[in-house]
Amino acid sequence: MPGMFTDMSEPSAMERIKAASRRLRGTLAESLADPLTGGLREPDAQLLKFHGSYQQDDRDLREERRRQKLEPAHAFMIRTRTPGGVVTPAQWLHLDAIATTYAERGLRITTRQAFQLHGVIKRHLKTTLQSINRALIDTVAACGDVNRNVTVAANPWLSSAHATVYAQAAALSEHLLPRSRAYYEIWLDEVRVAGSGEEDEPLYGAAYLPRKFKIGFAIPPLNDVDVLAQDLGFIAILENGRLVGYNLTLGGGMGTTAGDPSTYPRLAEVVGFVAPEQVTAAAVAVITTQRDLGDRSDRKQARLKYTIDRLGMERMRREIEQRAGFVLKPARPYAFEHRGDRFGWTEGEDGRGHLTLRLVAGRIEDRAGSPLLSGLREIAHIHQGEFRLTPNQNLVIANVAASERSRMDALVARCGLDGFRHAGPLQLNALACVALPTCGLAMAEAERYLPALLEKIQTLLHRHGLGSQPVDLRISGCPNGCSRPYLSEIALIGRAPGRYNLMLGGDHLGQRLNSLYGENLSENEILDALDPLLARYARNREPAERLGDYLTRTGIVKSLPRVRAEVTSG
Ligand code: SRM
Ligand code: SF4
Repeated sequence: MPGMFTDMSEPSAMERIKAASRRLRGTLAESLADPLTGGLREPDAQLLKFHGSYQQDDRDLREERRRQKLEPAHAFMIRTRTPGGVVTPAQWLHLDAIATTYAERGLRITTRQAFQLHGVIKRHLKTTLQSINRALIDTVAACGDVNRNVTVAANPWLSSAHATVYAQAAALSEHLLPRSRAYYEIWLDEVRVAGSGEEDEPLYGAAYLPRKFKIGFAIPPLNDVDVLAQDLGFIAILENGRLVGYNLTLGGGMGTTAGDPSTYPRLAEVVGFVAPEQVTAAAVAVITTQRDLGDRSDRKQARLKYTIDRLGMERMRREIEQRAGFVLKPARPYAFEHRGDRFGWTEGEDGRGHLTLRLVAGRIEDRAGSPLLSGLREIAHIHQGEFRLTPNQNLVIANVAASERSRMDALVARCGLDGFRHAGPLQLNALACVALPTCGLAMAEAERYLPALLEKIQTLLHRHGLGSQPVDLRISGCPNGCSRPYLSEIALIGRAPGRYNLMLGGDHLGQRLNSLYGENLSENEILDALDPLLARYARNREPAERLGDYLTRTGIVKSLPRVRAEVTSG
């Protein structure tokens, strides 16, 4: 069977769980039915990820519950599979109702164009998943050791080729789904048929992939998907506005483990060109190569980036070409010019408008003076086009008729979604991962800290006359890098409560990794470190030179090899 253990080393515990799971079923149904605990049995908690959900517990309450000898306050995070982040107004309203009924903290837009719901209790998990499916959205393979949500350049205004690329990405997402019926049986009560639990998984095999796998489609000049952070990337090549194919990129990834120098963020490399009709075969060839040659004994070494560095890119290319049945052609020229979202109205070739709104850290909830969730509900009630989630955690109200624009503007202003009109570029482009209180891996705050942090950095920028200067800042609550911080000009990586590693010198296009500038710093230490750097930058930069480029050119932070980054030390 493909994908079973191919090397001689002992498979990891997760490999054994997957292989014994009867195609991702395990004892999930029994675990769910157990009324004595709010959690799942450990192997089932692992298998649940393949169904698009994580078992978590409220970290704000963890200590208190431990003191009271109570089990953790278990609750579940649910993530949708929404390739390219496209949903209809009806789907939006449905998700809003589900979030309001069963979840906490509203809806959350992720850095991969999906929705997350947090705080769903075990008793409501099945009903919630059923309800999501009724909206014709599913959560299959949104997490787990499979291909995840496929990201696609979000702004439909950019080119008429956008629809073609989006359709290709959505079809690829569908093609790469697991064949197991486990999801439908466990959550949607599909009747088991003979052979249930033994379905053929021609792509993944019985043990699925060694680790998560991510695909992104970029459409130059925009690199909003951070294509070089993806395991497998497709950079659309357009000629006279028509899609002629894609440059293929391999081996990107952000995650590192604190204190483990064998882990590192890595930029993907452009390895060749494929025609549109070769995309599926190329993706299958890359995925099956990783399935068969990836490390199944050490999960910290199991991502494609490590497989490539272990085997060498030439060997990878040979494997991929052999499996795909064609040779990769030489890569074509392309250039990225920006990766941030273009806020406000943009106009398509057909005259229809697209309104991009800023959502700080992707969170959509009702707060005093800022009723975002109910405001977007009102918008969804009248909107005739679609919504598009961006990989920068923002939202596009897409395909609005010219006659509807002023009504939309008024609604947006009424619910406080017009903040983008007054905010500076630092505020508009910053990203933060979820972190506390839900993320089990968080070492420090990120999403909840972002607004306060931005205010302080903005004050610093003003002090040096840089108030309107674009500067990219990203913060992650731990070194796993869910906000793709290693590709930012300034990044904070959580190490302990209130303590961060300060990374500097990435570029603003997602093409250069940053490097470690200061370790384990408090907020004051971070501001003290940035203050003199911003002063020098303000005085000495070249015209239009970006902060990350200045810091690298002047050697203030060292320029890293193009592909592999220095490890953030533990
Ligand atoms: Fe992530 C694990 C949230 C995008 C790298 N990520 C997690 C978990 C599930 C924590 C866990 O394993 O227990 C987080 C759930 C937090 C919560 O409470 O919701 C989590 N990751 C997120 C999201 C929601 C961040 C956000 O603020 O938007 C993003 C969801 C994306 C989606 O819709 O599918 C998210 N994660 C990313 C990205 C960015 C990307 O893919 O473009 C990365 C870096 C790229 C990469 O994969 O290398 C990323 N997440 C990780 C890693 C490190 C993987 C590695 O190779 O080491 C982990 C930890 C792990 O897998 O062991 C992780
Ligand atoms: Fe959690 Fe770390 Fe990802 Fe932030 S970067 S969501 S803290 S795993």
